[in-house]
Amino acid sequence: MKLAYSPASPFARKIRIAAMELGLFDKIEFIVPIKAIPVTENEEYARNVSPLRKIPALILDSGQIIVDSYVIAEYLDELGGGKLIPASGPAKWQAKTEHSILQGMLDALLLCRYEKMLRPKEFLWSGWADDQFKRAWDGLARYEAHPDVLTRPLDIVQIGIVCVLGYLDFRFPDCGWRKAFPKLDAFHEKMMQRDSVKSTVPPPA
Ligand SMILES: N[C@@H](CCC(=O)N[C@@H](CS)C(=O)NCC(=O)O)C(=O)O
Repeated sequence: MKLAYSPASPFARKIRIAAMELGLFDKIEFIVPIKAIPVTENEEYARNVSPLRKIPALILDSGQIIVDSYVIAEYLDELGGGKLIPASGPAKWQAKTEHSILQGMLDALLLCRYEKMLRPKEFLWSGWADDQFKRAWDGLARYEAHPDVLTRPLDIVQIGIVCVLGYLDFRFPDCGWRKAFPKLDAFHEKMMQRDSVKSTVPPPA
């Protein structure tokens, strides 16, 4: 199978970490098929992979295509023995909900970045961008206040948190999250000891 990704994408990083942790990394060919930036045509990708023109996408050997990082994570988790997502019951729905929040935090950070860095300056709506950033920031406060999530065995929620923190370092290096959220800082340090996390840090911008 092939993963359409980019080294800078936090959504794709989640899949790369999950694949390594599940022992599936060697079964995946990693390809960089598009420049994943809005207002880029990427017509062939739109036709053949996803009309949304987003990465990551997983292309199975059968030709079947799986999109959205959470769906891909679920697919790989099933293939890898179900280590990252609880199989059933309240724990499953809690993990899915937490993951949706983290997904929304990443979406908000990307919107903020696109607004601040890609939109022509004369059209910049900084109140809107700041509001998007605040959603992600408030999400971090939620995890700082619930450190039980940070100390349990590795799961998709912890991987999602690492990807948010890594994206802040990558695109918002001066935001001060370490000082504001010391428990998340300690969690991030611990997670960085894993090869899967260390080897997928986004390259310098
Ligand atoms: N919900 C999607 C979001 C993926 C996403 O937004 N990917 C970004 C790159 S990090 C992208 O492809 N952006 C291109 C665009 O919006 O045109 C997922 O979880 O896979």
